[in-house]
Amino acid sequence: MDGYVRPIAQTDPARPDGAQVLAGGWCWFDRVELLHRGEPPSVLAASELPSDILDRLSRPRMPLLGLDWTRPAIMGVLNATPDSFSDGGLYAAQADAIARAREISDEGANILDIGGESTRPGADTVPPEDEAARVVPVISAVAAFGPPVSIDTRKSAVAEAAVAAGAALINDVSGARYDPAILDVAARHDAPVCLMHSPDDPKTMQQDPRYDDVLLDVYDHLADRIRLAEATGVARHRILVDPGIGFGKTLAHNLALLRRLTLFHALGCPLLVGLSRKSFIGTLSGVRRAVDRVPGSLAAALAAVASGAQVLRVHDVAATRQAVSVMVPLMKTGGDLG
Ligand code: HH2
Repeated sequence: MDGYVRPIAQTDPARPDGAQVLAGGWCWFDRVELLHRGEPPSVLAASELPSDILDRLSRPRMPLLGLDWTRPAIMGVLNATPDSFSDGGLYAAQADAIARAREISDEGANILDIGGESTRPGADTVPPEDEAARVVPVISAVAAFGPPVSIDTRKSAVAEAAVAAGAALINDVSGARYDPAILDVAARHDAPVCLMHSPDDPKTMQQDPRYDDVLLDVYDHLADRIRLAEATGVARHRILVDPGIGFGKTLAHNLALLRRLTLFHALGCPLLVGLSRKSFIGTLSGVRRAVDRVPGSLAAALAAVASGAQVLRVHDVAATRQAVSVMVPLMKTGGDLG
């Protein structure tokens, strides 16, 4: 089929006969938006889609990390860095990082994302030995008591050390462009990988980012990265995708991606989004300090849930857990959600 197919996600209890469940989750759709570069979008009945496309949109995603994707999962952020944009320096000491990991686990995170290098705009690259030294002891400690650990890194050497210490997921904000050998690490250890869109190095990514069509460019980019990962030996059902909100994107770019987020379900992989405390929330709400952006972060997180996003990467786990636990029963359609 020509063009890009975006399911129009719904959560209303009045679900028409023949409606499809979106990715085996909590949304349904009976219409899709057809998108073509340089042309106005059109709307089509889902029943008119070829069966392979319909199957890719509706098929339940394979369970990973003990998660079956029938409700939104929360990935709690733990930055063992001196300079992250919203919590830099708070958990740079090992004991503080481990205590924070315990706190996030108790608050109900389904995954703990541990990073040792800030990727905020303008950040400098950290040598792999230093990055590994920041995260490995924390991962070893957390793997013993916490939920599955994700290593937030762009470097194959750090991913290798993190997996050896017990990390179960590799989260690469460069989508394996910075160090493609990271895919060999994932393939060799059979570790699932999250491929995020980022156009350039963090150092320069916010300097006048441009796209022909941000939504379709990011989609094509992720489709390419999935092909490379598969060619390296990472099975498609072990890949998560992420449009990379705030990475090389203006406010207009971020909004275009979030308003049509459901397009990314057409890649056939669980969808992860990182919105928490990001600068677009500050711009929209006029809130300058990242730590004060929790209400805006929750609004954005719930909008992503209504688009069927399977994983929310957040700093404020307890608040997000509470918001999601109210949202899920409100979206429940006909007893098919746990
Ligand atoms: N955002 C950040 C870092 N890692 N990973 C994924 N998959 N998606 C994201 O949106 C994402 C990410 C940036 O946030 P944070 O870790 O809090 O800050 P910093 O990069 O400054 O450490």
